[in-house]
Amino acid sequence: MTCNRRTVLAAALVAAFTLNTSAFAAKPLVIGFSQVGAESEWRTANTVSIKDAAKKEGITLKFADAQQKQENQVKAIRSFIAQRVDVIAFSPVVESGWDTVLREAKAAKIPVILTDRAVNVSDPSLYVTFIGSDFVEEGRRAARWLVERAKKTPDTVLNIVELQGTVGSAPALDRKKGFEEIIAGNPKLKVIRSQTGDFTRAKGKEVMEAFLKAEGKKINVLYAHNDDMAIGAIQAIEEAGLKPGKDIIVISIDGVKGAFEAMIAGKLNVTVECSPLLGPQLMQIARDVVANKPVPKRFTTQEGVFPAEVAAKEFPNRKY
Ligand code: GYE
Repeated sequence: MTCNRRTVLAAALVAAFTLNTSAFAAKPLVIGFSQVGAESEWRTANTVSIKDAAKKEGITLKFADAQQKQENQVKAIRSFIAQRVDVIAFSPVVESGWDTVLREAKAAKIPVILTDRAVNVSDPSLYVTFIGSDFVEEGRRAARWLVERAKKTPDTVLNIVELQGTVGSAPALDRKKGFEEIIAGNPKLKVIRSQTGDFTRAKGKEVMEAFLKAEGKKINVLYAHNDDMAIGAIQAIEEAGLKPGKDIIVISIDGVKGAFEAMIAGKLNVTVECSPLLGPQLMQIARDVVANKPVPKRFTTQEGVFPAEVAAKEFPNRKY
């Protein structure tokens, strides 16, 4: 009798425990995500990728758009900490100035995953991992394409104007650095002007207008840190009575559909790919982190280079 009662009690305990853990397991993972903004076609595709992947995975996503302002991202992260989300993920608008808020997340024991852009912090334990592209390599790829193209006109010096991304952002700093690294010491390639266009079409157009006003026909090449600025600049070039893609060689980064359309129209010469489709990978890594599985400190996205010659053929395969 006693034995029987004990067995029943034990069974009841096991049942209760199992119920409890399964109820626990069924509780959806909650990720707080702070997005940079909606400045470009790339960013829109990135947001869609993250939202879709969360939905598909049954993950609760608390999404905050920072409208390109670091202070808004800091506020969003603090609010995620207050809400005690399971994971904080964010794409930092700029590289520096994150130590304080990331220390707060660490103190609250909430793991932080960086997507797309890196941070510059003194203590790397302030984030678990970083998922995104190698922006220095993208800058190198853009320059390598130009070095090859310059071989077609061996006797001419090519004057380059550069449209930089958001000041202080990882992609702007790195794409400039990678490009400069490859053209350094090349007497035929000269950057004559370089200014930020904040990764937007409107700014890209405005700054290109200023470049054209100042330098006119001296400009042979435009290197834009993203497709949107290149597309804005293409308009400025056309309005100045010049032919983008011919009178001025246009090089950009991202590989969004708009860039492929511009290449097919003969107005853009090449785009270096940078994939925004980070959602599925982020969800998987977030699950691993919460399950205490060890994850690498860096996941680097694999990508290619698409010159205008292959644009029409590649266009149907593009996912963003
Ligand atoms: O290239 C640009 C966007 O951080 C890689 O941000 C991203 C960049 C992308 O605004 O279009």
